[in-house]
Amino acid sequence: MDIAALRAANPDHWMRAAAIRTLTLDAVAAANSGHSGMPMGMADVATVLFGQHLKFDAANPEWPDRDRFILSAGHGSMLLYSLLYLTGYPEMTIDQIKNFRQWGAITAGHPEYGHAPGIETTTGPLGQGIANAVGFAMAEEIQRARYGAKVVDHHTYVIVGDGCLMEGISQEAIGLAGRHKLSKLIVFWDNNNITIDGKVSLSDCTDQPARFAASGWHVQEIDGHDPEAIDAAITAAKDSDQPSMIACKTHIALGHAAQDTSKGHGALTDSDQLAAAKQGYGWTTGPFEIPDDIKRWWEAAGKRGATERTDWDAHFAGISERRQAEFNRAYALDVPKSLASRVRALKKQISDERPKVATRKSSEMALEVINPIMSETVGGSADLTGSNNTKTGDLGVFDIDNRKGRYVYWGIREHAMAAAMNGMALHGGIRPYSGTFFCFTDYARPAMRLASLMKIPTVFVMTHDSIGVGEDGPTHQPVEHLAICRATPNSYTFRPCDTVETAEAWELAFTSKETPSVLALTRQGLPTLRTEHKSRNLTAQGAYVLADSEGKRQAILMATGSEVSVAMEARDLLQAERIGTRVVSMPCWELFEQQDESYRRKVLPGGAAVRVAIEAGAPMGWDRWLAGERGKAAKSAFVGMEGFGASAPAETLFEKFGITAEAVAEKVKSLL
Ligand SMILES: Cc1ncc(C[n+]2csc(CCOP(=O)(O)OP(=O)(O)O)c2C)c(N)n1
Ligand SMILES: [Mg+2]
Repeated sequence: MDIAALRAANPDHWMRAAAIRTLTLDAVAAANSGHSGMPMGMADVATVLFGQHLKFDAANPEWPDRDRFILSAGHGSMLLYSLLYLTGYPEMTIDQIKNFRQWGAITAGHPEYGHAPGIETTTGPLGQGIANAVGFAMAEEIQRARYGAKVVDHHTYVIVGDGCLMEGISQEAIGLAGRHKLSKLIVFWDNNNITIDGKVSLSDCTDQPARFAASGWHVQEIDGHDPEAIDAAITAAKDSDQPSMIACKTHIALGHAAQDTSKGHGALTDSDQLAAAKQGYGWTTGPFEIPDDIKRWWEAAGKRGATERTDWDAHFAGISERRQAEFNRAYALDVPKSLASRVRALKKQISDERPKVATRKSSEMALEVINPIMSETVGGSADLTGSNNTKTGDLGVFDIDNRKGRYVYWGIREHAMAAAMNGMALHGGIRPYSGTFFCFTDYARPAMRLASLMKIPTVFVMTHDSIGVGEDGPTHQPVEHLAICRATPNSYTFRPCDTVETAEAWELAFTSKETPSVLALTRQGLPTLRTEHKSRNLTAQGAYVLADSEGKRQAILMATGSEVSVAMEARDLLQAERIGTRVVSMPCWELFEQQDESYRRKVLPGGAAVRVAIEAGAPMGWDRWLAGERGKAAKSAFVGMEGFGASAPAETLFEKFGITAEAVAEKVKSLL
């Protein structure tokens, strides 16, 4: 690559882009870790995008109608941090750049949502960003249809690398975007032909432009170092009525000795090579120093959208107060005042009528009550609508000619569904929930984990939550999944035992602002156990005494979901033999853990009573509750799954795996 020729062709542009390259080199060298090559390769694209196209106002980074920029190739975090610093985002100071990757700095190794405005999502796990972006673009379409283009009209720009496009999730995302003609989604592919192990050809020969085109995308191929070509491509992409992919032929670590090699992917720290690269750029200022004229140009770019933003404010102030309030409420993740009373009324009705239904059906009953009053909810399923029971009557289907539709047919794409739901939540104004089988949590898990890390309240509706699945067999019967969900920090794993608990779980999931929720729901019918109406949300305490012992307490049965009714039957058997038995329903361990110790001890008191936990899942995690508050072991046992399930009718499976009232009663007696 002839750097001198590039410089000479566009001297002003060159130096602006060189600011990104040198900040990256300096920050990575100071940290002695990081990824230099990607920001150096994509600096030209980023300069044209932020300098000429991106609609943003650095002083007001939360402006709802800003364009979103997503760095799916999150290892190139210095590209984003450089852009935020150069354009004048107040929180991204030069000290933050100097402290790249250090304790307490907002400039983490990979961009982390919540660390600083301008970081729209957490990326680093490759492929997540492009799937998030599909959700951002869908959220924009839904919001624009609802509020009009004067309130919502923005683009979602994404940079992906070779790695993002190799990850399977990218195909799921590309397919969705093409099908839904998400024309405001524009993806730049950093086509540098390099990954960590070497050339892309080591492991891939995909014709990427053809692949995107085959999924319904508008595709262009350009020289990623030619600012005029980049500008023209972005303009054409904006004009297209399809999502756009711009393949940008680039050189990783441009102008450095490691250019075009996999060595250029990582941390370039050799001081001589660094000095030589800067000299080649014509860069003469010291480390972290940006010449005034260049910094001024960048700051002007950061203010380019200020007028448009004030115009937007003025327009927004002119729409009806009701619409403003609705828009702002959804963005603030506040629930309507009527939510609590609606849920209460449903609970009362259920406690009176006592239906026997599967909790997936209970979930639908709750959503039928909630969706009409929460216009921000958007539901969906990964091709299991009739099984997940996520579609309620009033939603409408999101489609090209019905952007107001609030139900998404995600297709068989659990991973992108979860990541796009995260994107919707991050975009703002939308509360996404969608379903698949609990067993396929595995297919969605990387995105579920990021929801927890990002502190966003995405809701994952996971039905068919145990061997209760029956004949479909062990491939479809989750066993270890509750343990995995519960092991994830900052997530609520709800496993409600009946319709009342399910309604309570939904209320909690939709009031949560910073914690995602998993609702593990049954395929099989369950009796109503909460037959006495309590207006208070008992699930909010995580666990509570559902039925207390009569006479001296000799046993405590702990259970969740479908096994709470097993525990109740076992209690009947034991009480008939005058063995005082308490049943504790534990729909959400995480919330129970958050209660103070005195409440926990009230529910699960120490002493001589034996403890038996019943759950049709793996035992992992139950030790915490079997042992007692201060680790003092009561006599205890676990009744549940020790291995995989099998293909047979559900009743037979519970029988064969020993998860029955009789087995529980016997277990208690053997411990006494
Ligand atoms: C899911 C996932 N797998 C592996 C990695 C580790 N990783 C980080 S960057 C990278 C190579 C990516 O290649 P490319 O996207 O072409 O980036 P470039 O080398 O061009 O900067 C890998 C394997 C990761 N971050 N995420
Ligand atoms: Mg690459």
